[in-house]
Amino acid sequence: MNLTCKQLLQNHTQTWHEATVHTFIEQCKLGTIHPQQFNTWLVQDYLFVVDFTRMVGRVLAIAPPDHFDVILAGLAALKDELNWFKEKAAQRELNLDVAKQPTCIQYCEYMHTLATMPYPVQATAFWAIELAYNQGWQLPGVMVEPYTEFADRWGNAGFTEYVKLLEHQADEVLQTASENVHQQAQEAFLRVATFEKDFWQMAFNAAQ
Ligand code: HMH
Repeated sequence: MNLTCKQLLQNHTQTWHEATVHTFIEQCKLGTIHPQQFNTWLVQDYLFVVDFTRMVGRVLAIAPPDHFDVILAGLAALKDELNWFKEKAAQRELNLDVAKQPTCIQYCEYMHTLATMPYPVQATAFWAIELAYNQGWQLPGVMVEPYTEFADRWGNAGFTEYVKLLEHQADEVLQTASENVHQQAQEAFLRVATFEKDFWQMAFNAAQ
């Protein structure tokens, strides 16, 4: 039996819904999110993206050469994204040199453990992590200022296209993978979904 990214989404609609639809993002759209909540998300997501960039570097290291194009484009986008995070933090006078919160620590530690897993599992997790933000920031529709640019960063058409390419690459290697690897890929998908939900909640909890 084959496994595809589409099947993962179809078999776990509730879990994926919770990963991508959260009061935090809905309140960004409406402009009712508290600065304390948004700034907590911004700083913790910067710290997350630093570790995510390292994860993508490790994925590149074991990817087949015909997957390099998409992964290198992802890394180039992450270079830009890290600089953008620093800019946004500076505008808000936020210190990025702070400790990770427990949820962020756990998610980053999980990304480290992915390195021990077969490439199809890593490709599936990579796709799921990017899709979570693509859909999370895109589904609510147009957001009020100053959140428009945040929604656009992960919701724009180019990012959607990139996530589609990640899906194709994951599907391609899942096709020839064993049942055992399919199980691990499903497990990775579910772990990512749960961490994404927890990450929104972590930021939302920063209400004053
Ligand atoms: C928590 N998940 C989280 N942060 C991100 N920046 C992404 C995914 C993907 O870009």
